[in-house]
Amino acid sequence: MRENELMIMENFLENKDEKLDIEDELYKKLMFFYKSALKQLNVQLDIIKDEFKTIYNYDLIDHIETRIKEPKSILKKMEKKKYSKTYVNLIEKINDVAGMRIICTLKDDIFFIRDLIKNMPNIHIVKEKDYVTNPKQSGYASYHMIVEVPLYLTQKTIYVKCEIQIRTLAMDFWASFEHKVKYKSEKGVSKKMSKELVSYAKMINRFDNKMIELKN
Ligand code: 0O2
Repeated sequence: MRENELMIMENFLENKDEKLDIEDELYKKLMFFYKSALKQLNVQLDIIKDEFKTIYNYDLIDHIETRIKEPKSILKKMEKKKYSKTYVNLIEKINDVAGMRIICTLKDDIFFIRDLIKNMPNIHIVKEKDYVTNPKQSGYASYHMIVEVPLYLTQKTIYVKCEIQIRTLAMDFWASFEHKVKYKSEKGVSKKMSKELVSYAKMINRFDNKMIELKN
């Protein structure tokens, strides 16, 4: 977290190690920063989407989704990662409170969009994970970026972390299905089903590669 981000948070947090309380007014105030940063990022990317469609006659971005992580999911993730539930841990360690998903048609577009984001003068790149070139063991493929977005408040500008996931329509179809049936399933799935899901992810990868060949 940046110095100025910490300072503004400190206005709200007398004690930085204060216990996280999702029912508290403080929590709502903190979420205001994430929601606003996400709004700001969404406007920037939506303009890029329209620019490509209008000026270059190309659908670079199919659609954009945004979400603020549910309080319950935040608490669950903190438990899973064994972080004590304090505001400072939430701000510093949970990178996807504000999340954006950018869905495109072609695999090549993922890297093009990644570069466009990297070149945005006001966006700071904190971390990147390329699960497109190196899919997860589950078969999951997507390009992840943790970025810091400036939020222009009346008193000062603060930088707020957002997670951006970039993936193709086909990858998104697989990930949404797998998210429901396996990733977030309480019961878990059989080895056979896990194997099948990996094989479908590979199929989708082949399909994405074929689409690039067709385009070329
Ligand atoms: P949810 O409910 O989807 O938000 P970090 O601490 O930032 O380094 P993090 O967040 O622990 O890393 O892990 P990672 O690998 O960057 O994954 C973050 C998100 O990617 C997950 O968020 C999922 O949305 C998605 N994801 C990762 N692996 C899989 C997978 O195998 N299948 C599917 N369908 N999605 C996956 P959350 O918070 O875990 O869950």
